[in-house]
Amino acid sequence: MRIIRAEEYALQRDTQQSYEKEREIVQDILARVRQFGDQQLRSFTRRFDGVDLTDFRIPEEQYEQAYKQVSQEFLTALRKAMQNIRIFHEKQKRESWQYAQPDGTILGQVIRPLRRVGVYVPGGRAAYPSSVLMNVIPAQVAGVKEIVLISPPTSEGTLKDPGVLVAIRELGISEVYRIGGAQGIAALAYGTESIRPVDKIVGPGNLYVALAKQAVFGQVAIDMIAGPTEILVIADDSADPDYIAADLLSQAEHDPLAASILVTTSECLAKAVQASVEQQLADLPRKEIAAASIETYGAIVLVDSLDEAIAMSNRIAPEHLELQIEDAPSYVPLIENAGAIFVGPYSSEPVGDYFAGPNHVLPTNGTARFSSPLNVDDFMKKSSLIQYSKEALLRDGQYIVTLAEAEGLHGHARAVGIRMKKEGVEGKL
Ligand code: HSO
Ligand code: ZN
Repeated sequence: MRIIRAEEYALQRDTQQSYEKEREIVQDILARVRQFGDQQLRSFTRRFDGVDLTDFRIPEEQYEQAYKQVSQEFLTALRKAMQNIRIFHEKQKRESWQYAQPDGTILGQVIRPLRRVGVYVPGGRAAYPSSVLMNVIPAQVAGVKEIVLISPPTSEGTLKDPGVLVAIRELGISEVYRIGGAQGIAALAYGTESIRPVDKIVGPGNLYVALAKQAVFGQVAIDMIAGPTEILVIADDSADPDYIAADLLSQAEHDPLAASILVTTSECLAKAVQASVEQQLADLPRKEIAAASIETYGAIVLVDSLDEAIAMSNRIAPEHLELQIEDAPSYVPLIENAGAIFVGPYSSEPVGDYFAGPNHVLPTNGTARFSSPLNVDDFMKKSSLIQYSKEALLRDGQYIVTLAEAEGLHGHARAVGIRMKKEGVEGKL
């Protein structure tokens, strides 16, 4: 892992590729499923997943089988994590509100859950039970009545990871389809004979899934399009180099494109982390992925002060930020951009990935400058409430008429003026 000075650091990941060819393929898949429905879905599933399904629903035996395949320890841990995630997200729930003015006018916001949401669960390397929890629980807390889950089947027609099936059952989700890829996104967005369309699609997926989600945006809402994961650790002399190395590798093992960065004021710590990363890499089962990530996108950056470290972190806006510095909590107010802030030596990043309660679906690729972790609000929408009283309309009507006329919209002016006139207020109309 290279050690460099701040001036030399530039995270270069080509995330602005246009993917023209892939976009065309996706457009074709979307159009076909939209036109031919189930029959086309079945044929794409045969072609891409190697299985011919007459019924897309997951048969009950597959859940029973999955429970036999996972350990009791897994089930206990999953249930505890679910509980923590639920408690945390309950805190985010917002109620409708309104206020009355002395003239009797009532103004407010009606906050309601989305009616029907689709969650995509990938089938490949990132088929994580934890991500099922993170995507579903905020929707449940929001009060979404219909949560539909889709995931690509193996050639045996089941889901690859029994842990995912167990998580689905533990969450009480009953509408689950064995479909994936762009064809799955099309089914959720447009509906087919057997799958009714949803209002929003969330969840990670491969390039084709991401492009399909982008393409159906507008027809339905979508969550963010997540890029490769990132971790930035700010550390000083007081930090334990082995902890830092382990946390950097925890994200590096996700993806060769993951970026793990240490920013430190201590040259001594920098060298110790470098050595520890080498050493810990040696027996990591996913060392090839982790090593590729560390080699290409990993960096240990030396800075002169913690202020400089924080400025750099704020510029990068990392998905995960760890503060492994003395008196870490006192630096939190200085952090402007980060998906999640892990404070102090015991807040290792995987604590947030699995268990603490906050969501692990976080803004990547600098988007923490303007967006937030997946949360309950993502599954709710608001309607404005305007209940004007007669007294208020007769009083304020003149202003509305003036503004409407200034825009040349006499129909607007009349809609208000007509009421004023009937009530005997001499207006301009
Ligand atoms: N760190 C990943 C989420 C994850 N980690 C799932 C383990 N499983 C992106 O925040
Ligand atoms: Zn992770």
